[in-house]
Amino acid sequence: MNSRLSNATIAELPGAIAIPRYDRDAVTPGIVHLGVGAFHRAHQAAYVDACLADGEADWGIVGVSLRSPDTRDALAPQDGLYTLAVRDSAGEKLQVVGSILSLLVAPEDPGAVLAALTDPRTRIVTLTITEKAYLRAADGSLDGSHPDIVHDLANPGSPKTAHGFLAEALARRRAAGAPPFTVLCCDNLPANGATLHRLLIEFAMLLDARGSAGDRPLAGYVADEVAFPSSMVDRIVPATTDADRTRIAGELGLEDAWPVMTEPFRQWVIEDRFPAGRPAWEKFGVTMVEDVGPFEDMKLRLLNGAHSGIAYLGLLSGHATVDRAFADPAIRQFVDWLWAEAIPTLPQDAGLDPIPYTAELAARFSNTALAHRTAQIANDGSQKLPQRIVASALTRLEAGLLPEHLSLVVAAWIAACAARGGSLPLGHFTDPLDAALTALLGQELPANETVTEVFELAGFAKDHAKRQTLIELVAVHLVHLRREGPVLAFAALGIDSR
Ligand code: CS2
Repeated sequence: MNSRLSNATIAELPGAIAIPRYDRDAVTPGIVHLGVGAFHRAHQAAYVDACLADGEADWGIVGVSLRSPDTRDALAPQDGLYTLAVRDSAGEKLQVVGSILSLLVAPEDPGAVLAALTDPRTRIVTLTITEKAYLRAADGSLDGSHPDIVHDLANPGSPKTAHGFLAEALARRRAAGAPPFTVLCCDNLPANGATLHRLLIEFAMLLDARGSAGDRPLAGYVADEVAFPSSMVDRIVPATTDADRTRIAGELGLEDAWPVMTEPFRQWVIEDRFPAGRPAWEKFGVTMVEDVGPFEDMKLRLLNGAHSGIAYLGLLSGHATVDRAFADPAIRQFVDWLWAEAIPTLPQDAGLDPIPYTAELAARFSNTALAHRTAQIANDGSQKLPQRIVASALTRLEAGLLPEHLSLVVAAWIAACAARGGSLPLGHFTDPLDAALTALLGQELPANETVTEVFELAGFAKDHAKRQTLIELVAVHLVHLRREGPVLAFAALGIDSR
């Protein structure tokens, strides 16, 4: 059995593997990252690694898991080191990343997380906690009745949620006379910084209402003094498999308990509002802008929207990975038409050209070396579809245009949820609404009623004038999917998949 990747063994690695070319012992923490999963390690941590190698030694990362100890258990014995494997048809390039200095598990020691957040050296808090962890109610506001929010309001000193940690840390920094950190949301939410800012203000208002803040409301402080730049992050990161672990160990000659797989492409566009300073990310390909909105819309609606379509229609057509689904001529045709529907909903004056963008997406989706599982993308559809699909569908309806392909993605999500335990394995993918969804779908109501109930549960198109029209379009697709699967739904769109 090989020994383990760590500071002590890194010098043994073969020369072809890139390693941190800086003194890790001299690096100090400047960023706390909430949600230290594979995506963060393929994206933000790699950009920060480049800054550290460029001499910016005060931007090391403290990685926090809000739930599971798995990442810490894998990486702590490795001094935070891990391998990033960049894969495409040309092969695999390996790089060991050194920017994560330490790892914390919030449920084990919330006090340690608060200590990291209140450390005056911490000037930025980044987040990749996934859409559902923002705990939004169906109308988009903070779900004040969520048990974890209720817990955090009652126990501000030992929070569970990102909101609880951020609010308590900001309150303590203010009380200590220390400046606030900048909060940089890196999740696939629309206007992600502004959205988190609004949710945190709502959380702080609930705290203030409990009287804990005296006459200096925290909500006003969060609203006026804390910066929440929005950002668009992009890199495809399939879940690591045991085969990946074995292959990477063979390449390294050392065990790495959790290497991260990714593609060559990466993009990060950030609004440049960092009152407490930031690394010189722009030196390493990050685009610093005033308004990230157009980039975000393009990515959410074209990349992520297509991803969800490929995932649900791929699952219903028996494809386990994105590249295989995308190589299916019917799905490929469908995605082209989906893009043609979504593109006119994007801001037209932003100077971004969706045509080369979608061409590049097609090449990325065809990367056979990634084996990106459709089931991975299928998770959490209720949280993802509003910004990826429903928003563009409603924009089209407002303009008097039909969203026939967009609405098929919503129907395919419902059909794929219903197929679990039948043609798809039970628990093949999950959703925070699973309990309610499973009960509803088990009733096998007529398509129109099913779609209406699902829209109600998930809050899709809430209070929107075109809601009913969209429900009817989705329902027609669901009838086809129920009767004969994607073949009939495609045929109704003029796509021959027989
Ligand atoms: C995917 C994203 O799992 C999903 O929902 O659509 O994780 C996607 O791979 C990333 O946003 C790419 O940047």
